[in-house]
Amino acid sequence: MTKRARRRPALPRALPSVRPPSFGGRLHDARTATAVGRWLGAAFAVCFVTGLISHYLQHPPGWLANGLPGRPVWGYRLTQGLHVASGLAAIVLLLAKLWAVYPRLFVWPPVRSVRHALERLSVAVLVATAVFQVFTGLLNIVEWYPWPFPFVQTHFAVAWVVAGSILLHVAVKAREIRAHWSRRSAGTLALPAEDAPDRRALLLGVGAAVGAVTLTTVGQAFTPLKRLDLLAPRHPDIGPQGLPVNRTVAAAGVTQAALRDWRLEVAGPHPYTLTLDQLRALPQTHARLPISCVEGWSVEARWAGVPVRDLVARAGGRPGCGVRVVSLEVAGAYRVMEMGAEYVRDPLTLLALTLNGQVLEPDHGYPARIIAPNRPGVLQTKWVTRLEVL
Ligand SMILES: Nc1nc2c(c(=O)[nH]1)N[C@H]1C(S)=C(S)[C@@H](COP(=O)(O)O)O[C@H]1N2
Ligand SMILES: [Mo]
Repeated sequence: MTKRARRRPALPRALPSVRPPSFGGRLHDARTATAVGRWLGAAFAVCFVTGLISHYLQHPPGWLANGLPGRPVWGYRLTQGLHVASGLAAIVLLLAKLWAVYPRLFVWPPVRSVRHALERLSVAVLVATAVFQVFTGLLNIVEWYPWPFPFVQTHFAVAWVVAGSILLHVAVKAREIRAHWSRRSAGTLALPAEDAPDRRALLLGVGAAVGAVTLTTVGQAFTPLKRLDLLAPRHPDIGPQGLPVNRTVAAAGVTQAALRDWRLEVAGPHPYTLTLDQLRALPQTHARLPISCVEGWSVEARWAGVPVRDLVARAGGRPGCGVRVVSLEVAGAYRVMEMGAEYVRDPLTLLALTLNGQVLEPDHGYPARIIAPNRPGVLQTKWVTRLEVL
């Protein structure tokens, strides 16, 4: 036995009072919380704004539905890539922030006043909803939904609660935040000087972790870094015709027989039906456009097909009309899609027949699928069989 073990202090015979341990530990201070909080706030702000863009592109209010812009063609690719990247960065930052402040969970007495109780309640709401948001977002990008509520509506609603809670939190903590805003702020200068190097190392470590998460996932959307994409659920190159697939032809319940009997119906003032050969005989447009999935991956590809506006004009659709697009898919949230006038009018909005110079693979929507500029992937309907002029 070593000397040290023999000299272990005896346990106190009776505890003086029931008191949780004190966590006055180093670096769990306002400067660390402010420094990490600044970055976390920035990540949440980017996530919130890009999330709103995604939401309103998918569910525009009536007055906006016909005016959604098709330019820049890569707009949604950028905003949704940022949404997922900032959400992933927020996971690291949120963990660091919670580590910095968790001793405050054990303050004693737990409630000092009504004001203190309200402040703690607001922090509880902020923490719970922020954790909920990054957790549901993360599981959504791996398409795992182990909960009974609808993801999209819930993620959208809770985003507002997070945004409101952050504003409230910043307002309540404004004085502390100002006192610790930078390394040279008055409050920070009053902290023990010997902590500064360790705090710098901690913040550098957090920054490195954010960098590592970003670099190993952002290649799913940012093609120059695609070789570093080791952790994202999708790799931009992997899939038939070099493009990922979210919903396969089998998952969509589209049968061989249905594809064999395929016709394109166009409903409008002058309805008509086309076979695939007739569709191929129409003037084709070529376009380089990205598929940008809401889950964060995106890839640019070369598409060719018939502009939707030509098909609509032939059915007697008036300029300024919208279109409802119906898929052969038997059931599913994306079987029917509506497209506003701005997209219909756009010469780059295609009923695409080929992808990267080849006939579409069944998984990519053979024989015909929508590809439109600056649109969420969920609205790039595959296995299109019917267009209805609205
Ligand atoms: N009919 C139908 N079309 C669909 C879907 C679907 O579920 N059903 N999924 C969409 C989604 S979520 C994306 S990201 C794109 C992906 O297109 P790709 O599989 O050709 O890459 O297809 C879209 N088209
Ligand atoms: Mo998607």
